Amino acid sequence: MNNKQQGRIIKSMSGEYTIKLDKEQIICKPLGIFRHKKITPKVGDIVIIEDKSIISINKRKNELIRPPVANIDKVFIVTSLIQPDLNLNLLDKLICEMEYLDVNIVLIFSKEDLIDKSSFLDVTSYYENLGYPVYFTPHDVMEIKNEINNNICVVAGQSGVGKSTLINLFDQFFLKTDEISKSLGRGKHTTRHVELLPVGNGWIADTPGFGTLDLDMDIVTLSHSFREFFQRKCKFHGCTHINEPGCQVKEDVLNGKIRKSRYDNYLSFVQEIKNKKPKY
Ligand SMILES: Nc1nc2c(ncn2[C@@H]2O[C@H](COP(=O)(O)OP(=O)(O)OP(=O)(O)O)[C@@H](O)[C@H]2O)c(=O)[nH]1
Ligand SMILES: [Mg+2]
Ligand SMILES: [Zn+2]
Repeated sequence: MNNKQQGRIIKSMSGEYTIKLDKEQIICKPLGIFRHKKITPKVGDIVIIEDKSIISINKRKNELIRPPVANIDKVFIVTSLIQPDLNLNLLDKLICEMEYLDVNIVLIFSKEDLIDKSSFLDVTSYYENLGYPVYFTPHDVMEIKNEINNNICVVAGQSGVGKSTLINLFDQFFLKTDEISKSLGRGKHTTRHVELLPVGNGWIADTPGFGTLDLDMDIVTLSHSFREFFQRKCKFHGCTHINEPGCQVKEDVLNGKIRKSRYDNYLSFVQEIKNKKPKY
């Protein structure tokens, strides 16, 4: 076979890439030139191959560093109501990162079978009112599966929230899941490599959970990734909603139109970003 073909990388393992072509899958290695240029192909990349070599990578519409996945259409952010406890700080952080990457966001609140979800409805409906589709597991598995459509999707969220468990419910993928550590109330990392798994006409990648996440953006960009802040008209153009007079966001936090946890998380992210910036 000597002709060029275009396909998508659906799996990477030890420097070898599985490419999905129209009718077949083929394992390829990248040309040495990529290593010299320090370019690493990623799962999700559209590539041109020739003679079992990746010879070019199409421009990415977006990419995640960790896990390394490119061209993501949709992310399922999984947050557990319990075990581990609801972590709105990490949820808001993940939302910011995904808004920044311009990925469609779907929110999944897991383990509703372990706790009465009625006490969480004020939180979950707040996010729904921001325009994010909200689902609960295990109840809404079929609806979540339908959200995949023909998209390239990833699941993201803290370790132990049930990401692999959810994907296993879509189909028999036999992804490894783990008992969460009861003493710590958080999970162990059980998901290691990255692969796009076929679900209907789309694809989904499981990802390893994490406890922390670095926000790599400036403060104005951060403020824009809070949808309800972006919609407000503050007195100053480019208001960062911290100390500026005539700030509509601060006023709406005080009168309860904006959820206080959202604003508090925003302030904590602002602080993280400021702490990271080198001082000259
Ligand atoms: N009761 C209940 N248990 C769940 C649910 N989802 C997951 N679990 C359990 O939670 C534990 C962790 O689930 P995993 O699917 O391994 O979690 P994960 O998010 O993939 O974790 P990492 O791979 O470490 O990031 C397992 O014991 C699952 O059986 C759920 O909806 N209800
Ligand atoms: Mg997992
Ligand atoms: Zn403001």
